[in-house]
Amino acid sequence: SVSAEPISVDSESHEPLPVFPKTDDQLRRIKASIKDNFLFRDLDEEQETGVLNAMQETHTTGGQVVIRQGDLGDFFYVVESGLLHVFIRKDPAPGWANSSRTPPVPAWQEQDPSLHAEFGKLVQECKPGSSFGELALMYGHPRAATVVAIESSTLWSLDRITFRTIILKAAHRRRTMYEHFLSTVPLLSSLSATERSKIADALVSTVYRDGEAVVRQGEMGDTFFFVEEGEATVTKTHEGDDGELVVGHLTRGDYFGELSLLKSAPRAATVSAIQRGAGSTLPKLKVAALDAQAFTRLLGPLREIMERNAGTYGNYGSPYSH
Ligand code: 1OR
Repeated sequence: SVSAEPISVDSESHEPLPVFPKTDDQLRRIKASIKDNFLFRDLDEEQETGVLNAMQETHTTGGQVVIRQGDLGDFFYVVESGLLHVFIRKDPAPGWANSSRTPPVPAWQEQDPSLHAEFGKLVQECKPGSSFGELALMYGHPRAATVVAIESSTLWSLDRITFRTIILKAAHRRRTMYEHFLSTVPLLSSLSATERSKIADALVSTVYRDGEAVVRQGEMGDTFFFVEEGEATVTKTHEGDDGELVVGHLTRGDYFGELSLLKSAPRAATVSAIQRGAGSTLPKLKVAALDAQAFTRLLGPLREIMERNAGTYGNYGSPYSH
């Protein structure tokens, strides 16, 4: 569901958003359920309070249809407990109904042929901590799939207006902020705005304390980074030497961590947040990270450029020489 399709954010309502009072226990359970959810990642405190207020606890029994493909979208759901299955039915091709051949059913769908027959192909499972039902609310399309609780489940539902007013707006602001940053990164200058948008959606930022290491020489790594704010030093220890040699300096718009991913090799150097002098106005080091999967999918086309750039790291004393 992570896509760079344009999201239209409207100021559709000036009415107050719904407030359903909650116990401390309910608030704790919602917070635990949204903790690792990408859609809630960039809410500030006020936005989070608005979302928590508007959520409603919902219980389903096993077999209950929560969303039906083709319907209009009204709610978005977060799963606290239980298990749901997502099915998609393609409209049968013309003449299909008259054909005597039945399409083969994959072994893993044989367990519940009745759900398969009614709702189509099983495409996804929704476990605790996941969410579903966002697409219709984001894009104004009919529901793209049918979602069935296959066990009794506890869900938190969020109405369309609150979803659009708070979550979509925050997602939009986050995307715009990263798009702006990425448009200044030299490595990405050959990409289209849409390609940069996809990268924007996949980034996760972290701020580091002075001196703190982001990656350490010798460790295996599966993350790629852009420097968003502040500065970093690249250091390397050579066999036989004691002490570290400073071999590089990274500033806003630079990237690092690509070599481990390109070569499946351990980190060739340590990259850490610079020690800022007293009275320095430089912000703390902030990096935006891409995981290995996103790196391969989104930056794969830039592999040659990165390999070429790595050649200019230099030889002796280079962060990446062996
Ligand atoms: P919705 O509002 O359209 C159905 O209501 C929800 O099912 C949908 O939002 C998503 O949250 C969820 N394709 C479409 N919808 C999916 C998919 C999906 N998986 C979960 N949903 N997949 C594409 C299959 C070709 C599966 C992706 C792994």
